[in-house]
Amino acid sequence: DLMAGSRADAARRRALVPTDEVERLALAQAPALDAVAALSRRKTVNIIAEVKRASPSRGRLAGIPDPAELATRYERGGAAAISVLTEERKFLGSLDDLRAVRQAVTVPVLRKEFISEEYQILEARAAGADLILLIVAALDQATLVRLKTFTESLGMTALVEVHTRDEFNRAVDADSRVLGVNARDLQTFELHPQLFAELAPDYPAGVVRVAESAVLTPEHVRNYREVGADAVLIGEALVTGDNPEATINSFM
Ligand code: IGP
Repeated sequence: DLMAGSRADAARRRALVPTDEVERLALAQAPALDAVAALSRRKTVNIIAEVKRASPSRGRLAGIPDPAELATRYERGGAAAISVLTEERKFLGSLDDLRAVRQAVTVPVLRKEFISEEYQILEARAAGADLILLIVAALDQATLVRLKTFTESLGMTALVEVHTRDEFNRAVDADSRVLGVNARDLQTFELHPQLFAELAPDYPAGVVRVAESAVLTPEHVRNYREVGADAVLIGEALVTGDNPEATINSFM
């Protein structure tokens, strides 16, 4: 599965760059940007625009010759943050993509990866990430809390992602600050476009409400906004269109 693949890839990199070396690089970075502020800045909606080359459900989405150029266009279009898929096996991403994007934009950058251990979080910080993804379905509660605490100890923010009400309750119990509802079940690829609307009223005050996946039209964004989304995470619609600036603009 994806989690095991990401873990094996991290183990391979760790054989080359040991933990203490990555930690040194992580601690030498400029401080992480405030993602909570960035994702709640606009009172209408804040867009997290994703650099995504491929996905397990769709295969190859788009040739992205230059992730930095794409991210620059996202920022110019008004994106509040940039998500970069770094998973190598199915999404064809890399930490190099993340580093390139970090150097190209001034908004917060998210490492989109199947994270199960601290080493991956240190790598994210060393590459300049401000946010990391934690997928509740893939982590037991103690690990979720431990990894979130570790993330915050580095000054970063965790985007805690859920697919069900049970997972949502676990994310709230873990004191998540940025909580994303993914409309796409990562196991079955089934879409649940109503799930965000069902859970939105139960977000604790002050928690950033993120709706993720399968947002293809301005109407989809408007629907999420009307039921309380602070931010919407969009990949495919942006990477497959020919004018990312204009697309983001039409979504805001
Ligand atoms: C973007 P879309 O349908 O706009 O391309 O979706 C994003 O939500 C999706 O890439 C995603 C994802 C994830 C990918 C959400 N959660 C976890 C990998 C891992």
